[in-house]
Amino acid sequence: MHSSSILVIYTGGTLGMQEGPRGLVPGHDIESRLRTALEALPPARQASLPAFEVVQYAAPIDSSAATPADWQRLAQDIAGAYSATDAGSPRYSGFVVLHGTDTLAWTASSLAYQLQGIDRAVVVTGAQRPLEAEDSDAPGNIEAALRFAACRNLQEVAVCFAGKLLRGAHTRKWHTHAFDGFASPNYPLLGELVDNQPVLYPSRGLDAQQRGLPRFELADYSSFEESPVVRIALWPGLSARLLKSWLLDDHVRGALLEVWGSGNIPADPALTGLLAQASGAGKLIAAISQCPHGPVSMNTYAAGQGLIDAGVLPADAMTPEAAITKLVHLLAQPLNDAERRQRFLTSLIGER
Ligand code: ASN
Repeated sequence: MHSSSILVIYTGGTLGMQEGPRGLVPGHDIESRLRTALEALPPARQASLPAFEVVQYAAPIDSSAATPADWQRLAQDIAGAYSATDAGSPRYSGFVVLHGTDTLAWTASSLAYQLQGIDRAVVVTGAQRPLEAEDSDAPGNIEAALRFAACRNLQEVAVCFAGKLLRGAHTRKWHTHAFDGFASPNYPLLGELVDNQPVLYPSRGLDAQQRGLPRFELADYSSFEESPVVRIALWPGLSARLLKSWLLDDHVRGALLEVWGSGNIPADPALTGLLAQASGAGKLIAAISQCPHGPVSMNTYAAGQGLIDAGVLPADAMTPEAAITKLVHLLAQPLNDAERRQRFLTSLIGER
């Protein structure tokens, strides 16, 4: 029954970790460990799991070590499996990615840009405790992720954690160790487990025009020797001299500024002049708020007008993860400056 099979990809993370001499390290043989853990579920819950196959990366990682090259590889693997067929029908009806929690939100955001228009579910999950730990959250998270991945109406990249389903590009790691460890501060939940049944909330999935036909953009992130984008959170006393060393670095092609409140920076002509210089030189600079909730609106205060004049792009209520992965994604593609700016301001996968 391949046509209803879910492909599970284990990339690393605490979920599959085992004790090593210096602490937890990614473990092996995930498939049998995972099936053993799921066999401990009550029979009715086991019976509602979809059929699945498991692939484990040869060198699973702690997700704190993930880079854009890892995002690219995963998207390519999912795209490859997406087109696999068995007797003319798609071999996989959905995908579950098992990932470390530390940078899970970054990977989920990046996958959403690379797998635009996907008409099947890609559900990313992980755990705060390893599979075999007492009271681990891993079996429950995998169970929920598999069940959401089998929902035909879920057609986007989502994160499933602690019984909640969140849009991938709106997800943030919200707690260092609590089981309910992820939040979507600026977009409602896509779904939830209710009485142990996966429920998708109506009209929260991607609009038809953002879904449409699959139009994957598998850009080459490996062309960047190091990150082409820097992340700069303002702090009181930040000077143009300090900002300059990052912003005008020759390798830096984009920046995310995390500014004050509804979109302000200090009214310092040296700062705004520097931003104008960098954006005039073709660097893609965007701004979000340091407040976790709410969008930037840079024309509310005179102190924010300087950002607009300097060519800084408002990133609305995007998460830092979604904004930076989008900058990386746009910079990796053969677009001109105007096209990149226009695409940044357009919601591609419900990220803004
Ligand atoms: N350090 C781990 C990781 O991100 C944390 C986790 O998965 N809970 O791989």
